[in-house]
Amino acid sequence: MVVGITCYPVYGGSGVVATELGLALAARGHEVHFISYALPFRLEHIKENVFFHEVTVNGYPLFEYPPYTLNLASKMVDVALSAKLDLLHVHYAIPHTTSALFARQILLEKGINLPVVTTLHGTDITIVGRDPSFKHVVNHSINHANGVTSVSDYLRRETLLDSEITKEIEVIPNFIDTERFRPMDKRHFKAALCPEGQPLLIHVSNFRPVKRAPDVIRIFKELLDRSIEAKLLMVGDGPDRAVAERLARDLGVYEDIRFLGKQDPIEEILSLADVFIMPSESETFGLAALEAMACGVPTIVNQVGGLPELVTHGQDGFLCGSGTIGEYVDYAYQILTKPELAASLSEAGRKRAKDFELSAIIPQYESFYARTIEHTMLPD
Ligand code: GMT
Repeated sequence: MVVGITCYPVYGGSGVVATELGLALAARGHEVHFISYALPFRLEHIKENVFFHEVTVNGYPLFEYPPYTLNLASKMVDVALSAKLDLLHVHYAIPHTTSALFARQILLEKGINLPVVTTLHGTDITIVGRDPSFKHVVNHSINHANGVTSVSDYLRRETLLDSEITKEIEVIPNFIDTERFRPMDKRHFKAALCPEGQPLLIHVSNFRPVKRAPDVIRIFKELLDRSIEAKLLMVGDGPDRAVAERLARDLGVYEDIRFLGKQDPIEEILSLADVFIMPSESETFGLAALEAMACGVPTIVNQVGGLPELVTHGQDGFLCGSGTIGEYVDYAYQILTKPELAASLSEAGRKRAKDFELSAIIPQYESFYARTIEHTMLPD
């Protein structure tokens, strides 16, 4: 199959999933064309049968807001024609689906019926999709795509809460390569961060307010107050990084924290950690938690959104029902003071991650593509 993929190329879950999906499809013999305004951040090495098409946004004095959506649609048409795409798979509802539908319409006039598949990831429904200034466009785009998938059952249900959305949505969960994301021995690096063998907590996110990164600092501070001599790694970057750094200084714990910024390969950093913390206000799947579990890091996450579909409380991680700082502190304290609990969570977390093995999930996309293509070609 020749597949076009459009995603946000920046640090974030939907871009990671789209990029890893494209690379996995290419490894299985498909030809993959990424179409975006920049090289997706996990796509540093272009491989055989993987192509990147940059969307350039033309400025013009009249355009206070250059119309990226139109440049993208135009590029989608170009790529569909030159690469003979069989299908266009866009990640994140807007503006990608909207551009794809426009491209599909242009192509129809040229006698080409290009199926459009949309994958809903999260904030495209839970935040942006609910914004009245986008709602009609989001709903129309979802209803008119040829196929729609969501990354969790929670997100499917949330999307269908809007009675205007009538499209059938298939759940295809996020996936992981458990060969790449696995526990690794990084003792030398860990010794540099924790010279006295202190345990290490980790948080990985794009530091958007929805991730509640400052709460991680508060949790860490309370843990230190309970005489746990730990260190904390804050990985990623975004609007709340400065807020979290300031809070760490105000609470007097800055010296025990390393803010690493955006990092790749994340699997090597995760392997250093003893506890992973995700206090997000909303999380449709929680790919970062899955990555931590695959690396054998005991996870403590908020009991929201799709996270209960991933984590079973007390078995392969902890779900915080109350959402209070104290609850995270209690679970982290237990993990750090009971080695047998830490070992069993680590093992069970890794086992759970294997349920999302890439080799099991990618065929679900292939089958969805084949069904969508078949359905699109049927006469009305
Ligand atoms: O806001 C973000 O966290 C980024 C966002 C995205 O779409 O880039 O992530 C969402 O998609 C990820 C991949 O499917 C999911 O693992 C995340 O749970 C989801 N984020 C939220 O729902 C907040």
